[in-house]
Amino acid sequence: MNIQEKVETYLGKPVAQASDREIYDSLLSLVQEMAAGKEHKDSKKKLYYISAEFLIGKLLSNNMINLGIYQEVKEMLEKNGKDICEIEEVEPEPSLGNGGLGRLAACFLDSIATLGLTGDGIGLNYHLGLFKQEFKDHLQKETPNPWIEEKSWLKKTDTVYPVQFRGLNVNARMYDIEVTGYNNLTNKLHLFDLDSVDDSIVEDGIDFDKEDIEKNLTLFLYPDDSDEQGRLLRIYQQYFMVSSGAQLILDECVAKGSNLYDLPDYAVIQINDTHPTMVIPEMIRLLIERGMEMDDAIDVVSRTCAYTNHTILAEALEKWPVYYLKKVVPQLMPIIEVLDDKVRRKYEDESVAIIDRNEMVHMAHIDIHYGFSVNGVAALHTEILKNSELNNFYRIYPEKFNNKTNGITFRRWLLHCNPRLAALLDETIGEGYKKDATELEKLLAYKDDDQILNRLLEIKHRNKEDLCAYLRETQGLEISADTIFDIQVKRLHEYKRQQLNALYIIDKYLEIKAGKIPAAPVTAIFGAKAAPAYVIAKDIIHLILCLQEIINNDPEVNKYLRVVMVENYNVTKAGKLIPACDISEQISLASKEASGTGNMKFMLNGAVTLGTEDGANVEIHGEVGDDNIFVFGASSDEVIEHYAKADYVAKDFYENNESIKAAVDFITGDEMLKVGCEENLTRLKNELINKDWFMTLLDFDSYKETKERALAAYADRRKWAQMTLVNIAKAGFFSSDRTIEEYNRDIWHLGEE
Ligand code: 26W
Repeated sequence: MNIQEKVETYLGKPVAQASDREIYDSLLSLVQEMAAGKEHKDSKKKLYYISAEFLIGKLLSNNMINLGIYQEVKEMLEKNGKDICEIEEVEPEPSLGNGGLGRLAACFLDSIATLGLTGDGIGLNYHLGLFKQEFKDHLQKETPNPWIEEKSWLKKTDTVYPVQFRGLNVNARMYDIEVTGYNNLTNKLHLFDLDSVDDSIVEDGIDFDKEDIEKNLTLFLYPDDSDEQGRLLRIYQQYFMVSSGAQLILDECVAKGSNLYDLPDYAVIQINDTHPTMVIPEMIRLLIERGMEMDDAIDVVSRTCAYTNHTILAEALEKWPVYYLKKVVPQLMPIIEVLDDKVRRKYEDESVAIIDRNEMVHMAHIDIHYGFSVNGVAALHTEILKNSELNNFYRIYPEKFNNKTNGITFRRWLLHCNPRLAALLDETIGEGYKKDATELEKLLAYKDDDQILNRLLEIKHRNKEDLCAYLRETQGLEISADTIFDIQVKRLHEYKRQQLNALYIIDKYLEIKAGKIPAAPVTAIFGAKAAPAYVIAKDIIHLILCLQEIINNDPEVNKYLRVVMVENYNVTKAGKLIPACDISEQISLASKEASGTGNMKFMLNGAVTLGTEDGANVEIHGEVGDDNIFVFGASSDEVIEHYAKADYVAKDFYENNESIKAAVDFITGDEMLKVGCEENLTRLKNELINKDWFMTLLDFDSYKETKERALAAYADRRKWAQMTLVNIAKAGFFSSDRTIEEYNRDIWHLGEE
């Protein structure tokens, strides 16, 4: 049967006569059938990647690429007058993650399957994911984002585990999503859910009764944790995930012949940040329940669990009050007390205790003491963990610490999102790079080839035109592909400094108004969601939306500068924005961005980075060299010193730098107050002058100067194309296949038995 006949057996009618929805449904069935027919390797030892987030994005095209039928299906659809992009539109995007950490987990699953390793994901089946973002009156409004349809990638299973909370017993049901590898086996993503959860309790935006656990447990990802009920619900979610996950792991290992004392020969559990940390005491509890002595259980679990740290922001390192844990999962407290007691007996240092003097449980400390590996996610990040943030632990356990620089899957972030570039690569360097990303370096041979350089420029231009059309259709925005596309897309957070970019835009606006005309027109594009309770982050969105309104409607200015804030930035939109980018904004305050992975996606798609020496930017810089990146700002050492000495005073910069003062004052100036909300804008302005914890003003001058250089460099089209080429050629290191090989070589040791 050819592909059309196969699709038509599901459709029950000719493709040409079917609707997009019908075609989507039948392709979904076909892909599921093909994935089910693929090998599920079950080697003795298996990896369990446990994570509160899996930001998998839409799956249809990704799976078709991995199964090797994408091109055939696309052509077959074309022949029948259908467009694969329209079919893709039908699929809802599951938003089971905030950003980097969740998307990393999804890239890892792809690479694990591609490399033929045995490993499954374990997470939660949030019905409404993270919220959907809408803009109203230049403000972010949160609404639910339902994604589970009649026909979806989720397969309901009969696997059910009991989970006990104080005063409440529930059953966790497992749902599975097939994870296809590129030309290889498939693995599974197990998402646990509760049958009684009721989507109809959501009212007015994303509000719901936070105490009705049986109805709300898996409704949303990270329900608002600005109040106690929200925080308690997070503990319910976390325990629900780890208890069902731990039961699954033990069952699978026993079925394969483990006597539980040899558990580390059968399982390795990678704990993705601290959210799944309770898997450690829970696993110990379950082993004791199955007859093991406490000390043995602790030893077995400690040799099975490994921890990845994704942040240095102190406020993101989870600490739960003992009183919360007692309220929700009292059965874990005696175990956590023993874990703390053992640490206290061994080390006098209060800073490494698990339960501190304020009766707070430090989740990361459990991971570090009772896991066998601790890794950071970029070279600089790991160094900072070792030398400052976790130095007291590093001195106890130097052998546990290791670095695993993040990566991205090139299947989604090149083959799928940028088919034009992929075709050029196939033609010039062959297809080997699809399996061995370092082969991209072969492109360097074309660095002086005018024909290839022109084609790179042409591909970028066409991708930009596609983005213009998309933004016109979806948001009614008019932008031109003949401007420089300068893009910053990522979660909204002060440390990522979208506000620095916004201040630059204000400065530019004021210059144009004063008659200083820029050499080349620029379109500044943002995309970001702010956590619903993060007030200043929402104020920054408000600022950008007001700037969009003012600047785009000012005929004096909009010839040279436009601002775009993309609504509801998600994986799908990333796939459209990244291939169209000229300048990739990676401007976090040095030392604060653990790694970043967007920076890698942009590089791979031929954008040039404008960034601080932070996270993986440092390694990008190392790969491309000084000539193919624009680096600015204070170094991480300088920043760390400023914090240590507490000597950064934002107000001094505001008062002594005219451009800064003018830009900051503009936030509450007449033009802004005509379109914006005084309360929000004043709060943001005061924050910048009186606090500015992430040192925006410190780097303003250096940012401005460096950005001007980047914009000027764009004018030399040949040279710019060469920079683009070098970035693509040097991106191979950032393939998640490389990252996963390193995890396996140093931590998991799968397939070595
Ligand atoms: C308090 C709960 C909490 C805290 C932080 C929930 C979620 C988060 C973040 C969204 C975690 C996160 O996404 N971290 C990012 O992880 C990426 C993958 O390693 C890194 O590339 C980013 O630098 C890091 O910010």
